[in-house]
Amino acid sequence: MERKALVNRKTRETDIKIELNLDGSGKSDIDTGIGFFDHMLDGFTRHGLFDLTLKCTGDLNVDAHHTVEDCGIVLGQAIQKAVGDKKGIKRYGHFILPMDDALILSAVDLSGRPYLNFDCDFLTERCGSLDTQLVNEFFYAVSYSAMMNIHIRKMSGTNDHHVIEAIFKAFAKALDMAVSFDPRIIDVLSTKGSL
Ligand SMILES: [Mn+2]
Repeated sequence: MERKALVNRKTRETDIKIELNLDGSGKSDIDTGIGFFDHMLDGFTRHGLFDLTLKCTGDLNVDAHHTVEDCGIVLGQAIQKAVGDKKGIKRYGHFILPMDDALILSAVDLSGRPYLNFDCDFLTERCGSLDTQLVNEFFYAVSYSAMMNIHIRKMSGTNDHHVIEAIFKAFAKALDMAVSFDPRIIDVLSTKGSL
């Protein structure tokens, strides 16, 4: 059973194509027009050991907001589609990821219910051409379009490049755990019988 998804989404603000393989090897081909955001999605792919192709043409003449938010929506849709009926997977995942000064906790639940608790502060307004405010927007979009619960907490960190990179990698590691199989789980890990 392949856990792959292909999603296209076109609006007046963005045109996005995503191919995601949850059982990849960390290969990425990413172009959003925002160098720092590409670097983050590359880290997400590599450390989650997914394969991800993401092409986005967005209205960067306005600002980065629509591009980042819409990439979150489409990545969330791809996660939701690729994970399928969630039979046999661990469902929960967590990781505490250090990167130099930064220490980030991420815990996720593929619960079928969207929720985001994003508790991270930044010291600068942007990294490259990515507004630091948009990191929250991205994960909010992922949480509701993947119908998943995401907690991300900054435990320490002063360099925003490290902090944001650690956020994307911690989320990737937590998601990798949540989508991984446990042979003891025969059906769906829920007392309700579905997720
Ligand atoms: Mn970096």
